[in-house]
Parts: sequence; structure tokens; C-alpha cells
Amino acid sequence: MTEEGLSAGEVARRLGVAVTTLRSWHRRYGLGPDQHEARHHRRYTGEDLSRLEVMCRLTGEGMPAAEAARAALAMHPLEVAAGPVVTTGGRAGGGNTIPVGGAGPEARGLARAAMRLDVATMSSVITRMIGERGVLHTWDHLLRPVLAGVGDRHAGSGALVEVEHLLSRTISDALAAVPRPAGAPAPRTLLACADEEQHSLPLEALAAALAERGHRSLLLGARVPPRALAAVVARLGPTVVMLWSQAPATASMEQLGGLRGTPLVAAAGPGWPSAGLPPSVVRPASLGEAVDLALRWLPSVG
Ligand code: B12
Repeated sequence: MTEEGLSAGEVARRLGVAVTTLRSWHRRYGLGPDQHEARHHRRYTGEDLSRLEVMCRLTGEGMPAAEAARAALAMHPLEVAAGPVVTTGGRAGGGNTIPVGGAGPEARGLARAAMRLDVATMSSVITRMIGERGVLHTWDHLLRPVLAGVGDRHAGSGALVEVEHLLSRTISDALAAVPRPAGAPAPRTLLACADEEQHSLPLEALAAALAERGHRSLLLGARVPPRALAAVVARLGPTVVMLWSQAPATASMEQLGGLRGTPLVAAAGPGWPSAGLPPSVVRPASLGEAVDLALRWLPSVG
């Protein structure tokens, strides 16, 4: 940081918030540069930035802004002196935001944290909601709106690849951290992405949601070639197989052919066509529906 400090625009870029938000936090809560010389623009010091980082983290976790500002202003001088953690070099996507539609404050917080590349906050927002509301609720009300928003922003501008990757990675980690049932019988559910399909998050959410309900599953993850899938099915004889395709390019029918003999085969995801699938293949329309379908075929637990 330079001697003169940072301009509001530079701070906004580093933190991934709008300049107007910074100004409003300064006006309403006194959170901002101390000296305001009439002739100069406001300059933010490292201490100001540290407090603002805390403000961003707490509001990102869903704390009301006034309360978060009180906590940021009350920070211990040593904590403030340690300096800011955010060092994105001003490339966090500017003061732009990820649109999350009508989703709640947690989704807005996650979106802001994603723009700041702030993995700690992203992780704590997701993990907290999974702990309090479960995977299904978290997928529908937090993760899905933010993922769709990132997708829209990316489709519109080609930007935010780094945000999309980091967000995906953080979601994967949080879903993988949902405890798997200890001592449960061997998995009867096989979850795989179609050939060359890289979008694995929906199946990771499904595996975590089934784990919450006492079932383990075998998650093969992204890009499973048909021969590998058929080999695992022949070897383990699963009760349920769900094959994810996000886009038509990965939804070739031959993959489903290798699954004959499996009691429940689900073609999940928007890539599969709405007509022309083998009659025995089911098409869940949401994570909740996929969970219900699997549970209907799996032995009930405890
Ligand atoms: C994260 C992401 C990635 C990550 C994936 C990481 C991972 N581990 O999964 C990475 C960076 C790898 C990636 C790569 C690509 N991506 Co991408 N990606 C996304 C993004 C942002 C989120 C995907 C996601 O998880 N969606 C889940 C929810 C949010 O999507 P949904 O369709 O609304 O899901 C609902 C239904 O499918 C339904 N449902 C029905 N049945 C079932 C069953 C279950 C179990 C569940 C859970 C849900 C469900 O309910 C779901 C919601 O719960 C989307 C944007 C978007 N809107 O989805 C783009 C998006 C899917 N990607 C896209 C593209 C083009 C790509 C690339 C081709 C880009 C490139 N040029 O390289 C590549 C490679 C694709 C490939 N070969 O697989 C396009 C696809 C367009 C299309 N239809 O063809 C999208 C839509 C972005 C866009 N707007 O352009 N991507």
C-alpha cells in the first residue's frame, strides 16, 4: 500500500464491493477513512482496509450491516495492525456483482465473497447453511442461485473464470465434508457424469444429501467413459445409477445402454433430451426429486 493510501475505487476493487456501498458504510457507520480533506479524495489506509474486510466477511455471513460495522469498529488494535488479507491485486472483478435473483442474504454474501476470491468466507457461509438447513435447502437457496449467476455473468462477458473455478472448488470441498455414515452398508448407488461431462457439482450435492439420510454412494465424478461405467456396473451391480449430463453434447444414448439390468437408471441434468430415452430410464427434475427416487429403491436405514 502506498503512503497516501488507496482510493475508494481501488478499495472497492480489492474487496469486490461497489464504491457506493463503501460510501454508504462510511456515511452510516463511520467505517472508512478518518481524515477527509475537502480538497482531496478520501484515501483508505491499511487499517481502514482491515476493518472493511471484516465488515465484508461478517455481512457475507449474513450478519446485519449495523452489527457487522460495530464489530469491525471494535476490532482490537493488534488485529487491525496486522493489516488486510485481501491481495487480489485489483482483479477480483471490480465492483461488479453476481446476480442472485431473489435469493436471500446468504446468497448475496456468498456471491460477494466469491467476487473477492475470499475462500474462507465462502466456505463458512456454505458450511454453516449445510449444518443448519441441510444440503437440499443449501443447494436450492444458496448454491444454485450463485452458480447460475456466475454462469450468466460468464456467458455475458467471458469473464469471471477464476471466480467460477474457485467457487466450484469451495462448493466441492464443503459437500465432501458432509459426514458420510460410518458403518453403513456398501454403497448401492453409483453417481457418474456422462462421457466428457465436467459438471459434477449436482452429483456431489446428491451424494452429500444421501449421506445426510444415512446412505453412502460411489461418486465417480466427472468425465466417465461409457466402458468404465459399464465395467463398474458389471463389477458392483448397483441398485441405482444416476448419470449426469449438463449439455446435449455429452448426452449420448449409448452410455445408457451399458446400464441394462440396473433396477433404477436415472438420466439427470438438462443435457438429456426430453423424449427418446429408453422407457425404463427416469428423469429427475431437481435434486429433491433425485433424492426421493433413490430413497425409494434403497433399503431403509435405522
Ligand atoms: C460451475 C460450472 C462449470 C465448472 C464445473 C465444475 C464442477 N465441478 O461441476 C467448470 C469450470 C468445469 C465448467 C466447465 C464448462 N462449462 Co460450465 N458452468 C458451470 C456453472 C456456473 C454451474 C454448473 C452447475 O453446477 N449447475 C447446477 C445448477 C445451478 O444448474 P441447473 O441446470 O439450473 O440445475 C438444475 C436442473 O438440472 C435440475 N435437475 C434435474 N435433475 C437433477 C438431478 C440432480 C441430482 C440435481 C442436483 C439437479 C437436477 O435441478 C437443478 C438445480 O438443482 C454453469 C451455469 C449454470 N447455470 O448452471 C455453467 C454452464 C453449465 N457451463 C457451460 C459451459 C459452456 C462450459 C464449458 C463448455 C466452457 C468451456 N468453454 O470450456 C466447460 C466444459 C463443459 C464440459 N465438457 O463438461 C454452459 C453450458 C451451456 C450449454 N447448455 O451448453 C453454462 C450453462 C454456462 C453458460 N451460461 O454458458 N463449468
